[in-house]
Amino acid sequence: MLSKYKYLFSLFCVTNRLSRMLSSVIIIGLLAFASSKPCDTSGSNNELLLSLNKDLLRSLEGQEGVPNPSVHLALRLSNYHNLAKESEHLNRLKNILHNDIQNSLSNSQPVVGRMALYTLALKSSCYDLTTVTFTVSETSETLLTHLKKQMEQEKENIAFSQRPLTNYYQYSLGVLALCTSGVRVNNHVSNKLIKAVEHEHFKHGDVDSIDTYAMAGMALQCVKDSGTHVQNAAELDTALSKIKQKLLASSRTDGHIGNEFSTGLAVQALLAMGSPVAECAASMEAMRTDARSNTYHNPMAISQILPALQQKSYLTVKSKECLNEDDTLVLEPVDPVVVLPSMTKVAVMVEVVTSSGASAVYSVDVPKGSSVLEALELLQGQNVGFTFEKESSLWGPFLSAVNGEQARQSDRRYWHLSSDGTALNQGINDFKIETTQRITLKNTSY
Ligand code: B12
Repeated sequence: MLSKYKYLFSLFCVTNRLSRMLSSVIIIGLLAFASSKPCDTSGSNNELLLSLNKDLLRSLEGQEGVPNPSVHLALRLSNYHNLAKESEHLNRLKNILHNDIQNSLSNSQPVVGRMALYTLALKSSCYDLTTVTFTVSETSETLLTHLKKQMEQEKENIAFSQRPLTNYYQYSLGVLALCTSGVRVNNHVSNKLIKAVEHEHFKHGDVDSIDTYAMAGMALQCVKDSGTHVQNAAELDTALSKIKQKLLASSRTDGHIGNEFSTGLAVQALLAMGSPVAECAASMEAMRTDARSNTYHNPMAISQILPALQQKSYLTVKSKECLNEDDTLVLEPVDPVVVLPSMTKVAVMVEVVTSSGASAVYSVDVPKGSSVLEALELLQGQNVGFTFEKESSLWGPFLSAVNGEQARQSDRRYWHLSSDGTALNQGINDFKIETTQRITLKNTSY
């Protein structure tokens, strides 16, 4: 009898130990799973976020020209801050960017995208928007009133010619900025965006513009959350599902949605539209891999991916309170790196295809690793009849004229860039020439 009890007791102990062992195995397993989860923000991922955040902050240093509101927005949406530098940048936006927008308004140039980004940047710093005004025809009105008016003009243009004055990316930014600032977006304005989604009007050149679908997704989600779009609630829902479908269908096997530079906005949009973080894990991992290999050296690119990597979207500015913020982000001094031009030369052919279809080919040898811009400058310096002009933009220099021929945005034309027949996914300043190739500059309509 006694031995039976002993046997039962030891059996109990063994099972107990086994179950404890099993539960520790499960706990360890879960911990290991959690720490290897791609959305984990601890350890090396955290270091990566900090380093991207510092790159953005560093991009403000010695910055000449118009300050970038998109960079400000990303800095403000981050978990880490350098409040002194951010407030200095806010002042530059309020002076320099403000004047730049004022000039465009005075010259009746469409300015909705910059105005919307300015609004989002101010809002992300919890700045009182009612105190910001612009003066046109001697009448001073608030930023938000001007933005509303700009959106009305854009809407009229869509009604008249099926496209906004600027583009649907900026139109979406406008809706988003008004909506996150608590302004009721006119139903006719949001309806135009809903219709554009339905008819798949979002193109970048001749391919789908994933960036635009993403921005429209955030804008329409904000409109939905505001509860003001009651007339066409079902159409709004259909547009949101279509955008989600479009984004998910554009996921590549390597995790990117669209390309390296649209993935950040796509993830932001998916998160804003309620996708669980796990659904975006592969895309986040793809962006981290890109970031480690220095794909995102353009501050504009970092400004669009950093919020996504911190599981935030532009929609978060709506509820931003700016209370008890971290202030630990410091920039260590960096030794200036002098990059000497490579001794190795690569041969580049530059083909120019004008709007009439005429083509001319030039050749130039450039140091390996030169940018297309450097190659074009060298070629221009050879006085062989090749000339070009560029305009500055938030993404850097935009090629605007070649051999005296403008590809004006007002005429819906641009100089399309490709290398050996493949469209470049970066501009003239960022694309680096590593091997012998043929760069084609083609005057194209969009
Ligand atoms: C609309 C758009 C265009 C339109 C702009 C004209 C118009 N009115 O619609 C067109 C079709 C002309 C265009 C062209 C190109 N684009 Co584009 N474009 C965009 C898009 C969707 C929105 C830009 C915008 O309005 N921003 C809002 C306003 C407020 O900012 P902004 O700086 O004032 O906007 C102007 C500039 O951004 C400029 N612009 C547009 N594209 C590019 C690209 C580069 C490299 C530069 C320097 C400037 C520039 O045009 C905007 C309107 O005036 C962005 C998407 C994004 N994530 O930003 C891609 C985007 C900026 N474009 C991109 C690319 C690659 C190009 C091209 C190089 C494509 C090519 N192979 O030729 C060319 C530029 C060539 C050149 N001549 O220098 C990439 C840039 C990635 C990078 N790392 O540099 C983006 C991010 C799209 C993507 N995910 O790949 N684009």
